[in-house]
Amino acid sequence: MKRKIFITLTMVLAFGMGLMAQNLKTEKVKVYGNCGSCEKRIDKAAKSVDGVTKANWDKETSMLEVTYDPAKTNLEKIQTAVTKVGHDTDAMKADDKTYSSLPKCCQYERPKK
Ligand SMILES: [Cu+2]
Repeated sequence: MKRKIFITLTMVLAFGMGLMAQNLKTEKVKVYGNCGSCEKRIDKAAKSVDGVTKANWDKETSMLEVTYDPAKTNLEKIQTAVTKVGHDTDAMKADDKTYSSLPKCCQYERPKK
């Protein structure tokens, strides 16, 4: 009897988690940067946002692919986190001071706007 309840609970839990996984959103956003250290910095910043489950910036395309729970966060918050560590996006700009404090190799060409 106890075993049956346990199995039922496990199934309900697995089903619930499946539903949650379906609600995750994956989107791509342009983030300016140069090199491997930028990649680490950008990924780390994006992953630090509550609700983000996956973040991967590609230095070839400058595109950040993020998977997140839209109930917890949104692209705006993610972009804010990324600009806070010095990387511009098309929608938001990093603080000039933060940008200047990046290592030389990371000082990408900033988008004009
Ligand atoms: Cu870099």
